[in-house]
Amino acid sequence: MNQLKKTKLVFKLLIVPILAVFMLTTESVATEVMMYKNENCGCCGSWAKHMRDAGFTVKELPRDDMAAVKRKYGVSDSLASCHTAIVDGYVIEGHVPASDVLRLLKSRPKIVGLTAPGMPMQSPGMQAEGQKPRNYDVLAFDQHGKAKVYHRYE
Ligand SMILES: [Cu+2]
Repeated sequence: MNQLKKTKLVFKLLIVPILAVFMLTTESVATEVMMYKNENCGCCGSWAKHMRDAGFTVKELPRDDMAAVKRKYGVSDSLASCHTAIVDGYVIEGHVPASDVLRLLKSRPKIVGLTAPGMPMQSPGMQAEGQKPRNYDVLAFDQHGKAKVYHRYE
């Protein structure tokens, strides 16, 4: 077998499957997040970075009417946090860990979205980078505003 044929064979056997797998994984991870936030919100940007690190694409949309945004997406006062994000049809309110968003997108339950009400100090975007989320609850909420625990961080 000459060198050119060998190279072509190696390409077919090795590179093509690797490329195919790579393209599939990037496609499934490159989910776009539209994040509404107040322009001056620092922890919102930190949460966006946390999501990007997990493979999401995050578009930051500064708004000065966040109360109206939350009303539009069914986030009541008791469920509210700083930023309101839309991911693949779901509402993600506040400092919800990326792992919970990924789990949500995989199982696709019939809910409006997830929220971490308030500003939990030990959540991604609030705490130092690389720390584990602790000491708060991520809630799942429906179109009536009814919420239940989705993930408890001890
Ligand atoms: Cu925040």
